[in-house]
Amino acid sequence: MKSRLLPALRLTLFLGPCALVLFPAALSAAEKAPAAPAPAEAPAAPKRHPLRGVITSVVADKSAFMVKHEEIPGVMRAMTMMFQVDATALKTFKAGDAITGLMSRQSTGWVLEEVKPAAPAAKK
Ligand SMILES: [Cu+2]
Repeated sequence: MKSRLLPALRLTLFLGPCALVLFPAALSAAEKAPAAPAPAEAPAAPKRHPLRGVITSVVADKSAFMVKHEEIPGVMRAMTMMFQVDATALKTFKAGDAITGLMSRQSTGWVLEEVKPAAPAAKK
């Protein structure tokens, strides 16, 4: 009996201290691991507001329309102002066209997206 237990005891004595040494090392390594950098906060997308108006002029060199727009409740009174538009809108519409779109304030200025012909006023 005694001779059979002895090797096991020796093994335990040998491995035991190793485990005690290694385990705290593993723990502290985990603690020291640099925290994953916080994901950069995506800038909030500018809020887009439905707009309805009439193009008063096309300002091709600024890729923009001057638009006489209706009041945008809580955002803007009715006025005529410039909106940057994409190339497709620029070549699709002309002065005098009634349009709808989604306006937003971007870093480059006011932008009008999803420009569409305004639905004709409902007939009574
Ligand atoms: Cu305005």
